[in-house]
Amino acid sequence: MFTSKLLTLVLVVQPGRVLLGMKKRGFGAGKWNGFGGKVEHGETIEQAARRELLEESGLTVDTLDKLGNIKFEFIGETELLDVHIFRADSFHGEPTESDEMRPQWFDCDKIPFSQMWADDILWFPMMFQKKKFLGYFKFQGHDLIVEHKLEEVNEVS
Ligand code: 6U4
Repeated sequence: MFTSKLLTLVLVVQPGRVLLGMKKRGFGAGKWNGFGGKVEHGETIEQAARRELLEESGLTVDTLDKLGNIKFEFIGETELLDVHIFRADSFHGEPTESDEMRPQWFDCDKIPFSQMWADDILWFPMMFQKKKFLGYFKFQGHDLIVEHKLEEVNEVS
């Protein structure tokens, strides 16, 4: 039996560049990623996305566009990660380092994919083109994808 954990992930995009954070601790430590975390009881997925973005990067946003949903399975684990992905094209505040993340802007042609989750290189192009997508990735360990599905969709629920 699989259980699943709801998580959020926010990419802040500006013309020609994207803000990523170096995860300093916890799940995915040592990787560059968007900002996000677990959805807590009593909050919507979007509220969680805004809270985690503020906690980890110091930024607030007016509009979050729902972009995708990816489910991750890790061989040997019974908990699926159900990650809801958002994009923000404008923000308020200054990117600020937190206990969890060190934010840094990257030019769109210099994304550090070799230091990111292996799935990111497959869906970042869709994210940059504002295409919506659904995905499933099965990992062996944290670096090897053994199976995946990724499709463009018109709507993400
Ligand atoms: P805490 O509560 O701080 O211990 P932690 O275990 O560090 O939580 P958290 O809450 O930061 O995890 O959530 C993990 C983050 O990593 C979420 O934003 C989702 C994201 N994530 C997980 N697997 C991913 C993957 N394969 N590709 C990706 N992002 C992923 O791009």
